[in-house]
Amino acid sequence: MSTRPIFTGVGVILVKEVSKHILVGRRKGSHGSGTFALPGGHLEYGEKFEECAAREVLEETGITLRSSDIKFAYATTDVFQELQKQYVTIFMQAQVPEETKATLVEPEKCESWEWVPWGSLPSPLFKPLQTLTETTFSPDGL
Ligand code: 8DG
Ligand code: MG
Ligand code: MG
Repeated sequence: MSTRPIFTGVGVILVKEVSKHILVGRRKGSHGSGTFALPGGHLEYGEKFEECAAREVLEETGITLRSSDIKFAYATTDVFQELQKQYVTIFMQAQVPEETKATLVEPEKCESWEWVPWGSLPSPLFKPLQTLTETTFSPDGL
């Protein structure tokens, strides 16, 4: 068995309460460049999943979430061959008001944010999100 470390990513499914549209952005400047991903990033030392989800969403979109409104959704695991790294992705979900606006806080890492229906996500998808769509999972309330 390999003793290589396995990394933890958190992806956040933000669902608008009426339209049920989900926030995705096209990655740029790093692995998965050109693919559509959820807001998210690495779990930091000592962080709870809810805290990581709230931090990454605020850092990347300017949207403030309460930790208590963020729920565990699903988990996947993926090997990024180009990085020679395996990730466990923890998907978290939060409902947001219909009028919520996402700001492009990190334009060097993301082309734009778009709200899209879960059933018609754009392609290509970032690998963990692609894996998620190949499971039986669908976001709560959809
Ligand atoms: P950080 O390194 O500052 O924590 O994060 P970042 O700058 O926001 O990096 P990122 O590339 O968005 O995310 C870091 C890693 O998290 C990425 O290499 C792979 C992993 N990751 C998953 N699943 C997901 C996901 O659904 N969305 C995002 N954005 N990252 C994810 O494993
Ligand atoms: Mg980030
Ligand atoms: Mg990120």
